[in-house]
Amino acid sequence: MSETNASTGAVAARVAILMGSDSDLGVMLEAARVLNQLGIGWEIRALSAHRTPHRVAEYVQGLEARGVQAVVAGAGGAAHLPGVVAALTPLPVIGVPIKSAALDGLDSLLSIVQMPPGVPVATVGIDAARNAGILAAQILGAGDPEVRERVRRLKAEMAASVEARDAALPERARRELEAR
Ligand code: RP5
Repeated sequence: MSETNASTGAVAARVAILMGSDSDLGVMLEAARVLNQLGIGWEIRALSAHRTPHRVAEYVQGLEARGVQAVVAGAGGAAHLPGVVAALTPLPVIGVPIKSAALDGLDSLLSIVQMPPGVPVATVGIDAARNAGILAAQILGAGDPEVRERVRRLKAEMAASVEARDAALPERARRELEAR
């Protein structure tokens, strides 16, 4: 199902997964996991809008030429990375607010979501990197019927899982009541 680069045989990255620090990796891996499920190639970097701003600019400005079509960017606290990336590229940017120790991620959420007019970042929930991966796939799917079909299948699987749990719920409720 995965898309390989014809010249190298490697999976071509269509989504860039960025984070402000490698301490964000545990959360951001969920974006990579769902992109794997959907057979979409990705690349991953830890670059900081504050600590390595020039590297961020250099990296982001090279994305289009390599065929990357969407960016998932996670950051915590004064979470400026997604906004800075959006300032530097016409590619769609999806921001993942990382739960912070001091303010539980509300600082990250507000830093990412409150972008100035003209520079949007599509912001998902706190630590919701899986949703960011799915949204990146949906953006790619708008122009790629094969990816769209894979997203459709993912949604059908989710629906089947919810329906199975619904069907099992009456029996589960009876058992849990008896156990109390
Ligand atoms: C942000 O500061 C990062 O995105 C991370 O969520 C947070 C803490 O970074 P480290 O101190 O772990 O490098 O820039």
